[in-house]
Amino acid sequence: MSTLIQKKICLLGDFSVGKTSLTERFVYNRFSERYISTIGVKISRKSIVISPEVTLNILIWDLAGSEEFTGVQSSYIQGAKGAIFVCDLTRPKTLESLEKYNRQLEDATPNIPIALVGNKTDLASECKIDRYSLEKEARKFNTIAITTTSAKTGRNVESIFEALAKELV
Ligand code: G3D
Ligand code: MG
Repeated sequence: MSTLIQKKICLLGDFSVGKTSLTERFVYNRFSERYISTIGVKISRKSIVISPEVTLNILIWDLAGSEEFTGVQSSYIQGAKGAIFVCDLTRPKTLESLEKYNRQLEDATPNIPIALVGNKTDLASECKIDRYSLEKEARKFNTIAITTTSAKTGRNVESIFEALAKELV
């Protein structure tokens, strides 16, 4: 008999780091050059076959545009079984911000697995965060995987979602 499991994960990170683009890339395999700021929360679903017996539906919660200013609502985090922390490799401040999201996560749902993502690797010449800084930051969280991605080219996007998904079953 096959089993279907459903789990919520949420993306956390400052405005414009690429949370929506990473979700779009993973779920629909597309990148939208035009940025449309949405209000509220978007929930996307993607099925991952873990084994012949187990399929995992991940419900990916993505935030609206103003999180940088208002902070994250606890209802956004509540019930999440995993989180993807996203920073923009061209903006070091977005890496520092992750501690703030981690505190909110720890208050709402402690000890869930976190995947740490440095996004926008395609902008190589503008990247200001190195691997060492990412790893140093990762040690402050319950990090299960660290990677650098490009939602634009698709580099490493699928593998990081899948690494987190495997932790959930
Ligand atoms: P957010 O959901 O975290 O707020 P978005 O971020 O996914 O809306 O992305 C913010 C901006 O960064 C968008 O550009 C988007 O196209 C761009 N972006 C996201 N990921 C990448 C990436 O991997 N590489 C590059 N080069 N750009 C990326 P605009 O200009 O529309 O604001
Ligand atoms: Mg967004």
